[in-house]
Amino acid sequence: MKQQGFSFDLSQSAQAAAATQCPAPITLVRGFLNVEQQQALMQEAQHYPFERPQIRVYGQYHPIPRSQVWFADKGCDYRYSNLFIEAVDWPKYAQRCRDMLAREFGLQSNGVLVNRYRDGNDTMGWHSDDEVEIEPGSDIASLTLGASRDFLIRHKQTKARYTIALTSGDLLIMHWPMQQAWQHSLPKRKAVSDCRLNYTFRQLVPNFHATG
Ligand SMILES: O=C(O)CCC(=O)C(=O)O
Ligand SMILES: [Mn+2]
Repeated sequence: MKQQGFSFDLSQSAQAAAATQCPAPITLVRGFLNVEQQQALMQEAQHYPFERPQIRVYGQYHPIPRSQVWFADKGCDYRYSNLFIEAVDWPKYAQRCRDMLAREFGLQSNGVLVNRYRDGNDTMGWHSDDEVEIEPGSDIASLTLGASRDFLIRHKQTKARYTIALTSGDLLIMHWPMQQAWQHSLPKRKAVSDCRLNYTFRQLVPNFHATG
C-alpha cells in the first residue's frame, strides 16, 4: 500500500504485530504511525484544551498527575475516576487516526481520551478501562507519541506482571475482554525528561449519560 504520510489518507498497512511475552489479549504494532503522522498529531496537540481536573482520594482533592482531554461524538460523554468529562469535537488528525484504526483493524471508536505526560513524573495509576459506558465486546486502541515509557500490565488475581516499553508511533490494542482480568499503569520514570502523549480510542454506548 502506498504511504501518504502527512495526508493520513492511507497509512502503511499494519506491520507485523510484535511478539510480547505478555499473555493478556493484546496486539502490539511497532511504528504504526510514521514520522510525518506523529509530527502532525504532535503539532495538533499543542492546541488541545488539556485540563488537569481534581480527583478525590481518601477525602482529599488532588489534581490528576497528567493532563487530559476527551474528544468524542455527540452524546458520548465519559465518566472516569468519578470525573464527568464532556465530549469535545474531534480534531482533524485524531479523527484520521480513528479512521485508520477502523480501516485497518475494524476497530470502531466514538471517543478518544488523550493523556499528556509532561515528563517522567507524570503518571497513570493501576486501573482497568472497564467503565460501565464502554460498549461490551469492544477493543481499546492506544497510540503513543513522544517519549518512550514503560507500560505495565498485571493480572488481577495472580498479580503476574509484564512491562512493555512503548515508543513513539506504537499502537497497542487491548482486546475484549482484557479489562475484566487485567489492569494497566504508567509508572513514574525519573530519568524521562520529555513529554509523552497517549491516545486511547474507545467505543462507548451512545447517550449513556443522557437524562430524560
Ligand atoms: O498512557 C498510557 O499509555 C495509558 C493510558 C490509559 O491507560 C488510559 O487512558 O486509560
Ligand atoms: Mn487505561
